[in-house]
Amino acid sequence: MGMTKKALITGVTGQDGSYLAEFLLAKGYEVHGIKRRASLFNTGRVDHIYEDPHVDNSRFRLHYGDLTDTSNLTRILREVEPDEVYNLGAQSHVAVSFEAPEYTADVDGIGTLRLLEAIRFLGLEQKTRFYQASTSELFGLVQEIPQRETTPFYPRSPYAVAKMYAYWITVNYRESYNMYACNGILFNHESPRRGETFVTRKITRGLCNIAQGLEPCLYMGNIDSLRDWGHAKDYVRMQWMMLQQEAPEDFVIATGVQYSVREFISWTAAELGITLAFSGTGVDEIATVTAIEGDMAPALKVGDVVMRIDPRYFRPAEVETLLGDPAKAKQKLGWVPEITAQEMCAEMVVEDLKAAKRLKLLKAHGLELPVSVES
Ligand code: NDP
Ligand code: GDR
Repeated sequence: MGMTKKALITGVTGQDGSYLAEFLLAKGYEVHGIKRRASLFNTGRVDHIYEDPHVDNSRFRLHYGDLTDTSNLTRILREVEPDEVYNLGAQSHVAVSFEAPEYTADVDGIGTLRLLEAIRFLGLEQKTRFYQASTSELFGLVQEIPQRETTPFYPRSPYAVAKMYAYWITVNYRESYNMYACNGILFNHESPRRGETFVTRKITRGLCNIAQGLEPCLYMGNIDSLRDWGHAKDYVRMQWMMLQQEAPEDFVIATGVQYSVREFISWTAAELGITLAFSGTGVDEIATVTAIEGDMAPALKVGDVVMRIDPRYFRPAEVETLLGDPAKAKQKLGWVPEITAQEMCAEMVVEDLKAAKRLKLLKAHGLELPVSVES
C-alpha cells in the first residue's frame, strides 16, 4: 500500500469531482475530497462511492473544508500530503457570479492562491502536482476562432475574471517555484450529473418534466449562444493525463464542434419524440410542438408552446460563441473525446425522464413533491 498514490480533490461533490473521484479510485488511488458543510446532505453525486471510514482499507475520504479558509486547507494538505491536487472547487455559475462577484473572486481566484501557497508553505511543492480547473470563459469576447492555448484572453464575467487570476497564479507558481502546476482550459462539459441550472441540464430536465405534465413551460435566456459541448467523463480523464506528463503544460480541452442552445433544445425534444418549430424573434421567440411520436410525452399535444424567452436569464455581458481547438491535447497526449454532444444529450434525457416519471408516480399516489423550477 506504500505505493498507493494519493489525490486531493476540491469540489469533489460537484459534477467533475464525482467523475474524477470514480476515475482515480478505479486507477487504485486513495482519494480525498473536500466537501462543504451544508444544512442538507450535499454528497448525492458521490454517495455511491462513499466507503465507511470504519472499514479497513477504505480509499475514499471526505474532509469538511472551504476554499475561503486558509487554515483549513493547510491542515487538510498537511494531513493528506497528496501526490496530486485537483482544484475543481468553485462558484462555477457564470450568471450567479454577476450577483455574487466578490464571493466568486474569493473562492475561484484567491482560493486557488490559498491552495498553492499552502502547498509551498508545507514544503510539498516538489512532491505535490497541481491541476487548476481553468475555463474557456477566459476567451470571453473571442479574439480568434477556434480558440487554442495561445489565443488572448478577454474575460466577460466576474467568474471569468476570477478564473483568469487563478490561471496566472498557477503559471506563476510553476515558473517561480518550479512546481508541477498546470491549467486545463476546459470548454463546456455536461452529463446527467450536471447542475440543474446550467443550460443543457435545465433543458433536458425541464422538457422531461413538461413531457410528463410536471411543469408548464421552459423559460430561457439567449438561445443563439454557441457552445462547444463535451462529456464530463471524457474531460476528467484528460485532467488526470495532464498530471502524468514529464513536464507541466497547459492544455485546451474541447471537441472542436459548436452548436447553439436552440439546437440543444431541438435534440432534447427529438429524444422525447417531439418535433418543435421555433417562431418569433428576440424576446418573443417561442417553440411550439408540431408533431409527437411514441409515448414519452403523454402530457403534450400538437400546438403546445413549450419554450418562451425570459429576459431575466440574459447576462449583463454575454459570451456569444466558443469553439475550441484541442489539437495540442490530441497531438501531445493522444486525447480525443469519445462521446459526442448528441450522445450526451440522449444520455441526459434518459436519466431526466426516469426522474420525471418517478416524480409523476409519487404524485399519482398522493405524494405531492414540489418540482423546483428555479434556474
Ligand atoms: P460544479 O458547480 O458542479 O461543482 C463545483 C464544486 O465546487 C462543488 O463541489 C461545490 O460544492 C464546490 N464549491 C463551491 N464553492 C466552494 C467553496 N467555497 N469551497 C470549496 N468548494 C466549493 O462544477 P463542475 O464540476 O462543472 O466544474 C468543476 C470545475 O471546473 C469548476 O471550478 C468550474 O469552474 C470548472 N469548469 C467547469 C466547466 C464545465 O463545463 N463544467 C468548464 C470549465 C471549467 P457544493 O457541492 O457544496 O456546492
Ligand atoms: P456557461 O454555461 O455560462 O457557458 O458556463 P451555461 O450552461 O450556464 O450557459 C451556456 C450558454 O447558454 C445560455 N443560456 C442559458 N444559460 C443558463 N444557465 N440558463 C438559461 O436559461 C439560459 N438560456 C440561455 C447562456 O447565456 C450561455 O451563453 C459553464 C460553467 O460550467 C462554467 O463554470 C464553465 O467555466 C464554462 O461553462 C466553460
